[in-house]
Amino acid sequence: MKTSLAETIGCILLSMSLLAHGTNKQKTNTIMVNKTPTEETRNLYNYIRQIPSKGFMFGHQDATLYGIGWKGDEDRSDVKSVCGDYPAVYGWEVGHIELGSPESLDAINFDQMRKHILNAYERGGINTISWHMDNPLTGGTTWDVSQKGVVKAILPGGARHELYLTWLERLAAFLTSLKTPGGTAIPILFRPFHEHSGSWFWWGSELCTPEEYKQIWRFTIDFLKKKKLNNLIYVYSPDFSPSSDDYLERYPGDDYVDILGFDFYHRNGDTGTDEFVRSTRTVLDYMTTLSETKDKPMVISETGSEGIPMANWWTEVLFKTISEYPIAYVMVWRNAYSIKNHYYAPYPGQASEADFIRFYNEPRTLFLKEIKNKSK
Ligand code: BMA
Repeated sequence: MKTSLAETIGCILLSMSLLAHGTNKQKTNTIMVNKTPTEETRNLYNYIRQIPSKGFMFGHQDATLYGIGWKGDEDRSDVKSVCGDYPAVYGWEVGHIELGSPESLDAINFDQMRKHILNAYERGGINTISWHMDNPLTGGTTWDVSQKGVVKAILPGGARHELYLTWLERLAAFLTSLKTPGGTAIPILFRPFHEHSGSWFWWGSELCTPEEYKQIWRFTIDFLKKKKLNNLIYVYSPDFSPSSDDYLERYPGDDYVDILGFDFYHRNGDTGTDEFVRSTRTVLDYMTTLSETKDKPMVISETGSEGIPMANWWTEVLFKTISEYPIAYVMVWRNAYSIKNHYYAPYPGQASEADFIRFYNEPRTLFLKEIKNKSK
């Protein structure tokens, strides 16, 4: 538990942040993409909008599914093993749901994933889902960028449109199945077609026009709305974009986005830290303005330093870079159980363990115990 001194400092910082960002008004009743969200979904969205007045939530991809040296242990999480608390935000990845496969591209059984999503919700956490879907034109992976025109091919009239519809049906069936035993739809922050300002996925900037990107985003969201998926909150998340014009080049419109996101990683190496700090601040500066003018919350939807080689990365790099900005959450990527050095959260014995506990003890970082059940 954090100290009352910490809470006092938190209150002071909160007032400073409210003054600095001019957000000391109640944020409720904003228009969402889905005009008929479930009560829990609207409550969650309103709750997320209030978060920056307290600090920012911490998230971890696949937090409870596996970690370093383990997979499938009940109620385990590397983050919890280090600081005694679960993350507030949980990322999940549904690539290969489109194929009707029982397992994701990361070899996670979808029934298992559904269980973890329910557990996270019942624990009081927040779920977000990304979709590294295969390439519907070539049959290759999500990273197959050998051919342009894949987005065009899945739009209405395109050669792979029918195939894309079957993929969307499968995705929608999975999302529809995310319910509590009592039948309540679990609110999900859905984050499709991410990092499109880069060109490493088939929907990347060099592989489709801005108009095609906007069209496929809108088509996908309209499809999910027609399926009465009233539990979805939509997150837009380009990778680094040098200016707000770049950030908005492929923005599908205020009616199609609930949360402004941003994915960006600290590339390790000599210049990595400076570049990470500078670039992250560049983006967060203009996102702060965008978030205010559009009245939509902002988040760092993915980040991390692979293998966390800097022992003080959490407090000296991440916290110092982002803590002054009104972000609702920051999420680090997965602790892969089967890829060497592919981890972004500490585990017991990892070099940054002690620093992560300091990060946890910062009043502005919010983990599960501090947000528990507030959104329900
Ligand atoms: C990437 C890596 C891959 C993984 C993909 C989807 O960044 O972690 O190993 O397959 O995300 O989770």
